[in-house]
Amino acid sequence: MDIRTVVTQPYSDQKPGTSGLRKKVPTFQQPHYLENFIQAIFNSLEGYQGQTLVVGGDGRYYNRQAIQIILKMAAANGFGKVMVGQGGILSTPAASCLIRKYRAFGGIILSASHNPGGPNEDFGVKYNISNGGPAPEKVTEAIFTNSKSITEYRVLDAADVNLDRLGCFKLGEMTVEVIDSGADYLELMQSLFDFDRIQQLLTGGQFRMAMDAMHAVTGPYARSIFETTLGAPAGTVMHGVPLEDFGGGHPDPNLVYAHELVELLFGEDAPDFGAASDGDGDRNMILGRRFFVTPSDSLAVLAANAKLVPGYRDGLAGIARSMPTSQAADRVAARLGIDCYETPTGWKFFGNLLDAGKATLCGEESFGTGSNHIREKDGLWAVLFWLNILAARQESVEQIVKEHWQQFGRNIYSRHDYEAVDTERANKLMEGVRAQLPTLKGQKLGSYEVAYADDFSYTDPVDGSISHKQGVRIGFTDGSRMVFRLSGTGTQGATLRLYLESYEPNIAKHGLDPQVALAEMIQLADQVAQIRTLTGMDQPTVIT
Ligand code: VG1
Ligand code: CO
Repeated sequence: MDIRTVVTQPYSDQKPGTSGLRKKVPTFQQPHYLENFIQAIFNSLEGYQGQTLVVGGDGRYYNRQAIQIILKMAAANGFGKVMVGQGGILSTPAASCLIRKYRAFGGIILSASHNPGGPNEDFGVKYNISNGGPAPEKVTEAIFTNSKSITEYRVLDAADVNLDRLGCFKLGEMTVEVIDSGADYLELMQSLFDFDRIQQLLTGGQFRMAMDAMHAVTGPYARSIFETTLGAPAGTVMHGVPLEDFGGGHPDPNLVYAHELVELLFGEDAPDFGAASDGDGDRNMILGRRFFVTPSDSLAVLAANAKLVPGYRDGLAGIARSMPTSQAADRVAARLGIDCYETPTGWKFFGNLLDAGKATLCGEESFGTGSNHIREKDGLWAVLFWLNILAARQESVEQIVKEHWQQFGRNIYSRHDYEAVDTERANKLMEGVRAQLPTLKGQKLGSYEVAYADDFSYTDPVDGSISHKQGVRIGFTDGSRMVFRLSGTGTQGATLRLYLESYEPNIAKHGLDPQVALAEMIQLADQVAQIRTLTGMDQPTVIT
């Protein structure tokens, strides 16, 4: 066997963010850059000799090259087997499913999720642990520490593996198994949802759906599930062919970037149901005919209706949501008499709660929803969950959400993103808000009174680990709040996220446009944080 030890120099910028290491492709293409990071991952792990690793990505530019490098490094470092998706393709939820099902040691997922792809766009690498979920902070910190002192890496000199042919191949002493990217995932979905009932809905002639895969990884999964298995007409899945640059778009399922789907659902003769997914298939957007479901509401509605779905018929152990996600789910949890957990942003914080059986459903305002079936958020799972509810209730999306608001009240919600802000200015803005925290409590801001103002810290109830500085919150006496944080997934300058929420029990006001209902809070946020002055921007770049 031809194992080479290559001498290398550390890079100082390989700190994983909210979801893995994300950089521009040219950064990853620097000599030894990817290799250093992969070796840093392996160096931070123990006991993987002879074990299985799952590898795959969302098909973006540099996916195939990166996989060849990772396979040769895994072989040189002593893994027994790598399971890789055909063509190098695995959605993030499918990878999580495989790690769990085949009891792999872990997995490497190549994706920058909703960020654009292409030779000058983004690439990313994420390590998942044996529960199938994103590595917790203590692991990502160990990887970063290793990356700063790395002096060599190990790689096998061998020809590339044919990633397009299913079957087992030898790479040195290691086995590479190229597997069907979707079969195990489909089987898992069939075990959770009432496929017969959903099929009746989709083929009964009364109901039409459109699914926008945004030229990203979900395309082949969605076609196989909705068109081949459930019998929806061909063409139900739009933009279903994964492209290395996602057709030049942002594969981000929101009202701004999934505009073709939005135009369809808000147009003449619109379908009854629309959904979109992101680059790596873990996010979802849900639309009814001329109706948008906020991700926070979606989580609450899924929780309230979970008993209609076979996989959740026995009830929920608990619900978990990220801190900036609206408190709509908390109301459902209270009604169900179960716990609701509030975690920092990022799916890695849900892993312990799911493993310990404390939570069954989890969600984030950023179009992420999931459950204990895997340890990642899962776009198609959410779409199937909605379809199962629609099939069981025989009502429209709009009716279901409005009835939900009638029962629970409406948590009016919006997120304003200011992208590509100068990093220094963004930090100054955050420091400026932090400096006011000790004196805000009890103060009147416009028609609101501050009930609390803090920088969110989270103590994991399972392992006691503490995460500080997870977002600045200003809460008001009427339950409204605003949250400020900087993104940990961007690759250009800083992105400020402002999250706004108010609670409206009055049914007569449920039809209000959130931007109108939240107008005073939006103005107060600017007053507190000097957003326009410090960012130099008059308006957010994206409103969701
Ligand atoms: C964003 C979202 C967060 C999500 C993360 C990864 O992080 O806000 O909720 O978990 O992306 O999602 P940030 O730090 O930019 O706010 V994905 O679909 O990129 O894996
Ligand atoms: Co994603």
